[in-house]
This record gives sequence, structure tokens and C-alpha cells, in this order.
Amino acid sequence: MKTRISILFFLILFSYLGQAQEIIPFPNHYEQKEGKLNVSKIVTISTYGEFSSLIPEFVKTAKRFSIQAKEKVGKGFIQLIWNAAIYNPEEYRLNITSKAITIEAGCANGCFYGLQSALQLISNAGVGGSIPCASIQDGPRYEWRGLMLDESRHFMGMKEVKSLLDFMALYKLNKFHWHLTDSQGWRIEIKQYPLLTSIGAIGNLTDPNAPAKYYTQAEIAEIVEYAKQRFIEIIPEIDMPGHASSAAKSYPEFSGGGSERLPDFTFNPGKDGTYTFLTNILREVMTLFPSKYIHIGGDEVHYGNDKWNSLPDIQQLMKTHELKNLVEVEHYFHNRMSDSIKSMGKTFIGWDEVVQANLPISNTMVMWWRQERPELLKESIDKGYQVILCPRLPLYFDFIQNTSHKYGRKWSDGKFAPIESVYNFPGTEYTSGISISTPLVKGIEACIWTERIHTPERLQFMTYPRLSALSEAAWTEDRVKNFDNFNSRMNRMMKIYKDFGITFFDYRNPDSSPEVEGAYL
Ligand code: TNX
Repeated sequence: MKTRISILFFLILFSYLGQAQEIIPFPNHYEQKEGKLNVSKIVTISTYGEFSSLIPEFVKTAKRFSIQAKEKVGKGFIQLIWNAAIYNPEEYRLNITSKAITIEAGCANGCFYGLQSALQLISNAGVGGSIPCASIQDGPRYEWRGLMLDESRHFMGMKEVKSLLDFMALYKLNKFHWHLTDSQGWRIEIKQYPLLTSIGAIGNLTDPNAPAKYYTQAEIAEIVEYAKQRFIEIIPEIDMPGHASSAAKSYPEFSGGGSERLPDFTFNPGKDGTYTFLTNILREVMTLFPSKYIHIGGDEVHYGNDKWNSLPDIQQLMKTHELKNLVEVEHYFHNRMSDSIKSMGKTFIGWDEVVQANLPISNTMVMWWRQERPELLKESIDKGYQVILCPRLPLYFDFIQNTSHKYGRKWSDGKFAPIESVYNFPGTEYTSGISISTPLVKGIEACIWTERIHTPERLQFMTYPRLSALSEAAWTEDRVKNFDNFNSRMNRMMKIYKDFGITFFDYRNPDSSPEVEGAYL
């Protein structure tokens, strides 16, 4: 079978010239050899058996260029070869000889990553250019290489999400954590509870009366499939029991009230009906997302649970279960939700507030976000929880990336999140004294909170190029990482951004890319 197909969008930009080894994230073993491989206009990919069904899956919409896929081994310019001896599903070996590029992997994921590297090399060289012969042996430093997007505070929509997924695929990032609910808007259709979207999806942080914006279940399914083709797993987050105003105002019978500043901020942990309501929601959510994980937030409940002190249901709950204070009520809530998640066969993920809730070790993952509280990271590891590192500094992309920027966040001491600190993560600055080289630390994740990001343009400005630095932090071992070398590889990456109309911050020439205005100061 010989099909004319076209390749994953941006990778083949034959007009650019550059150094062949300009791969981002940089491979973990790269050895240059004698000789070179010339790149001509037609690139064929050949494979057979295990990987043959893979090609049409990911080789999709063309930009400027098309390739030919052949189902015959040994014939293509790029040859995909299944190698059962490569156990890590994400690992690949890539060999460039003067005749061809071979990619060996034991799994489709590794093959996909090998292709990403090969296609970067080819596009860097350009038609008529050449790639130095080399041998690459590569696999990720972390198995969890994540990006989170908050679509509640400001809804970004399908086009932006797909574009993020495309760049995640280029960067070998593999977990998209989707913050779909929060006080400012409920963004996922739940058929059993239609008011969640007919009421709860109205508004955003800038305009509480903005027309309802949310994803239908059909749209969610489309995005999940789009991600799957790029070897990205989507982990939905339904935040509870705080950050819940949009749901609590849709179904006030489950509201646990709020504070003066944050009305209806919580669900009511004192009512059995609340657990049924939330479990039914999660059950529907789980049918849409094949991931074994579900994130239930759990953060910042104390911001708006004053009302719990006076709600009779909660006072009764405290008596019955001998709960001494509101934190214990919170923990009780987490345990009940954890039970229900476990009974549905999924793993519970929560923000680092859940560390002290006594949740089952085997079924809980913690996201450490409070960089000023390293003791919570230590406690998570000591207790045996699996952990993802996503400390605000330097991994929250709503923090500014340059001193001249005004609209994003800064920490109280003036610290923010420049690209270099993302690149150097985990390093030791934020995790000093804590042994993070344990298998319990599954990986790292950057979070894009959108209180101060109200348009796709600003979303991109805050994301790029820090996402490229994140990818290298997540994929590449310390012994190979080098910020100066990364900087030189960014020249080409910025051309890719330009070519695809991405608004990015040119961190080496700040004046050339002024800050895209934020929602408010
Ligand atoms: C903290 S991270 C939050 C979010 C905000 C973010 C802004 C976390 C678990 N909670 O609700 O959007 O800071 O940087």
C-alpha cells in the first residue's frame, strides 16, 4: 500500500536551515558519526507489522509538504522498526546513516517520539541540506511530563487546546491536566445535571455575565481522541470541595456556603446527597476520559468555608464522626470521595492539601504546588505517596517571565518564573534538602492558571517559549542539560512559533515582543 499522506503539522518546514542536532527536548544520548545524510524533497516513511497502523494515526494534516508512507521494511527515508528488546514504552533508538534514518522502539509511544526527533532533524536541515550521521538513544527522565490548563477563569476553547496539544506532542509532553471546573465557570457538560452548564457555565473572571462557555461531551471526546493520537493522556480535574461556586449556584441544595468575598465557594460535606451528586458527576466524567486518574482538586478550602461553622448538617457531621475542626471535615470529605473513586477503579489525585488527609497510599497521587512549603513535599514522599512536582515557582505560567512585565503574578518577595528557572527545574533551589530522586516522584507539570489570562493571544505569550524549557526539564537528564545550548536551539524554535502564528515572548530580545496585556493588574 502506498498512500500519499501528510505529516503532523509543523514539523516539516523545509525552508529553515539549522544545526541538525537542534532537537528539543535534547536527547539523552547523542553521538555524532562520520558522514551525512542528504535531505531531498520526498520523504518516505516505511514500516511493517506492529507500527504500520501507527502511521495514518499520527501523520495527519499537512502544512506545505506531504510524505509517502510505505508498508515495506528497509525502503523508506525514515524506517520504523519494532524492537522487542526495548522495554521502556517511551524509549527509542535513532540511527542516521548516509542512506536513511532508522527508528527502533518497542512500543508505539517510543516510535512516535523517535519520529518527532527525526522530523525535527529533517526540517532543520531543509530540502537540499544534510543531517550529520549520528546515533541517538533516548528516553524520558520523568514518566509524567505535564501541562495544566485552567479553562474556568477564562475559557480558551477547542482551537487553542488543540494547538497546545500539538506543541506538547512536538515536545514529547504526555499528560494534559484539564482544570475544567472552578468558581468562575463549569466547563464540561454533565447530562444528569444540565444546570451545571446552563447556569454554571455563564460568566468568567472578567465578566460574570458572559455567555455560557463549555465543552459538550462530543467535543470532549474529540479532544480526548486528538490527544490520544499524539500519545497524550488527559486528566480531568473537577475541583472540590472548594472552588465550587459555579456548581453550588447551579445546585444550591449542595452548597456549603462561602465567605463574604467568595459566596457559595464550597460544597456541603455534611449532606449525603452531596456525595451522591459528586459521585454521579465523576461517573459521567470517567466515561469520557480513559485515564486511570481523576483529579479532584482539594485546594484552598479554607479560603471560603466560614459558613461550615454554622451549617447544622456540618455541625452534626462533626459530632457524629468526632471531627475536631474544619480541616478534619475537609479530610473526611476527601476520604469519602477517595472511596468512591477507588470503587470506580480510578486513582485519586489532589493538590498538596490532601497529604494530611490519611488517604490510601496505593490509590492517591499528590501534586505539590506550594513551593514555600517544601515540608509538604517531604511529607508526601515520606508517607509513600506518588508525587508530581508543580511548584508555583517556577512552574506556574501565570507568573511573569520578565521584570518588565506587569500583568502576571509575582511572589511576595518579587520572584517570578523566567524561562531559565523553568529550564533548571527541578534543580535544588526549590527542593533543597529533599531527596526527589525517588521513584515516587513521577514527574513535573507546569500550570497555566487563567485569572490574568483572558485571551488566546495572552495564553500563548505566557506559554511560549517556557513550554519548550519545561519539556527539556521533564525529558532530559541533568548531565546533558545546558541552558546556553538550549538558547542556541531556541533560534529555530522561535522561527517555528512565527511560522505558526504563535504569539511568544522573545526572552532574549524583550523589546521585540512587548507583553500582551492581561485581564487586570
Ligand atoms: C493557586 S494551585 C490556586 C489556583 C490559582 C492559582 C493562581 C492551586 C491548587 N490553587 O486556584 O488559580 O494559585 O496562581
